Amino acid sequence: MPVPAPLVATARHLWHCQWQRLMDGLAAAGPEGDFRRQPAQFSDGLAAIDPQALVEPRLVVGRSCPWAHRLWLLRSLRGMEASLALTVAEPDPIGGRWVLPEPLQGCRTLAQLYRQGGGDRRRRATVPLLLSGGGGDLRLIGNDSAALLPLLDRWPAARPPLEPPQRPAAERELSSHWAQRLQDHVNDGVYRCGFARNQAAYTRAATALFTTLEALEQHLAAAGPWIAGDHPSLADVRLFPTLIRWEAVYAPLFGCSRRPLWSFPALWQWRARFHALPGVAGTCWPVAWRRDYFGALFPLHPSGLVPEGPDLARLVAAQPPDGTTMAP
Ligand SMILES: N[C@@H](CCC(=O)N[C@@H](CS)C(=O)NCC(=O)O)C(=O)O
Repeated sequence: MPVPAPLVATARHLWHCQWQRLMDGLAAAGPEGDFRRQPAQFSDGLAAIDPQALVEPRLVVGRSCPWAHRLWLLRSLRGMEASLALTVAEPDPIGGRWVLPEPLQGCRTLAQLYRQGGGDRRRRATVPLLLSGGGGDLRLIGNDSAALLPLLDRWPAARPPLEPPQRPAAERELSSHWAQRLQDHVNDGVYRCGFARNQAAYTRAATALFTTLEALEQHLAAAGPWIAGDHPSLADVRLFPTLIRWEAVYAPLFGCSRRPLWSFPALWQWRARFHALPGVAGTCWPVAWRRDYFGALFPLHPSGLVPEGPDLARLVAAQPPDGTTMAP
């Protein structure tokens, strides 16, 4: 029996109101419907921190989180396993919180750890989190990935920093120029697409995202292999977590679909090159990415069905999958 049109219209209206309420909790938006990321709680004073003076420092990450992935990558790339412990938190999709694999300082969830460390109870408990004080003197050092990257780049490690002080000024400027552009329009840009509240907000985000990718494509084609020259920089570290999740989550779930990534040959090859760096593959968890994004972002994907593939191995091949060309 056909469903009466007024019933459909009412159901749509009620669902839309409910969706807006859920989104207000998950991803606050400005008056024009653009997603607005909340500032991190702990990012002050990081420049003054001496990593050697920290007692039992530990980095808490989650597999699916691209912001945490940046720091996990840097830890792997520089060989910091002996000087910085790692805890991989697991999402609890029902409760919408991060759970610790084993108690830390007596805490089972990240929220408890934040509270115990003096965090503001009204704020979200997010990964990444850098903390210290294994013996009970818990200190939350930082939870802002962008601000933590330079601190981890001067951490005691087996391999040299990505941005050593002697790096030529022109390369340093390139790295910081792209780092800022990527942060707003690409790293956060994919979220601005996915969490936009209306079509105009989505189009603004998608335009900024793809304009930046097109500019980066040209830059890499002319001046690669890395964003700031012959060696990977912190700007490369920022780009990878977003590009490696592209086909698994950002294109299908967040609507980052104006152009497929294979139509950007320099970016495609850059991604394959970065993935091949020692230590990078071990930080990539495509099954967990899909499970966490599709399974946990309820307001965007109420069915909770987790789609299949594509296989990461094909995405990081130097050439795109069969049947595609590198032409836009
Ligand atoms: N500004 C933070 C963003 C971190 C963030 O949003 N983390 C998400 C996972 S991708 C999170 O832990 N969310 C949990 C929540 O909001 O309750 C950074 O760059 O480090």
